Amino acid sequence: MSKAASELVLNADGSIYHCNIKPEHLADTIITVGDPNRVEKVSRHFDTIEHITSKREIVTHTGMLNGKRLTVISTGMGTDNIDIVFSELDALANIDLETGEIKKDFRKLSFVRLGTSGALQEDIPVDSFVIGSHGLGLDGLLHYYVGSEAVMNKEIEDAFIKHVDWSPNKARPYLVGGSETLLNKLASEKTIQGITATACGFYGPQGRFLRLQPNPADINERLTSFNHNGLRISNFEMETSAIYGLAAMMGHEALSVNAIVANRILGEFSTDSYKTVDAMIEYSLERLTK
Ligand code: R1P
Ligand code: URA
Repeated sequence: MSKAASELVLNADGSIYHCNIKPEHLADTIITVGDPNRVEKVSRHFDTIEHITSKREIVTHTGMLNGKRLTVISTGMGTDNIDIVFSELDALANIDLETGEIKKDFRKLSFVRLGTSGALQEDIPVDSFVIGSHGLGLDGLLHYYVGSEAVMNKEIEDAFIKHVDWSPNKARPYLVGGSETLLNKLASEKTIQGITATACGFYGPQGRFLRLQPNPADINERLTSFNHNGLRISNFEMETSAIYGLAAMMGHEALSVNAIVANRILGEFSTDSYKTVDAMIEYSLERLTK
């Protein structure tokens, strides 16, 4: 079925509305970062760059590294932006933009998020790298898609809801696993694994108390003490659950690697977070393209 112009929105040059790129500008392996300034920090390692564009907070560079074609794209902050970027990149790969028809041959994409995050365990130090074996969505995005239950893990969700006494006034938490294939590529003795919790904000939703008190005030303690058969919540950030959920529903693969810039239990923040992010970028590019 073809799509209305208001549904599959294109720019005058035929590129997709927010990401502002055409299908030929997208590699099969895509690195997503939150910060638009981080895009160049990734692509500076490329051997060649073939395409650069930007619109709003979405900056895109496509090029080659060690014989592998890569696109690096910034999503900005939050799962609402992930909804836009992932829907548009999947459309570039799997919808004929001229006719609006879904293509017969599925094109699978691999997504690696290189982000920053706060640790929720005392033993996960600032400046370490955490890979999310799962994304725990406290943001609610996936509930807006029919059939999303199929990619969720109800047993762990129910255990989490009970453990933290999750308020029925908030969207039901959802848990989705990351790609095993990418995990095998990216995990090493240099990385720590755990559940990456995705919040719908940086302050109250992550238990930060400036002038407004978070509800519940002890949200972080509740998350930290959750343990399901040895699986614990390692870190807090704002994109991974939606990345894992949408990628799984669309048939793509995704994994999040996060540089730990804060330890929320110890109250510490990295003294050189940019250096840590650069080290994470170098580590991940090496593992991804070797
Ligand atoms: C908050 O400071 C932002 O940093 C983290 C969070 O997920 C949120 O987007 O990730 P990025 O550094 O990739 O943006
Ligand atoms: N990003 C987050 O979302 N939370 C943190 O604590 C650090 C980075």
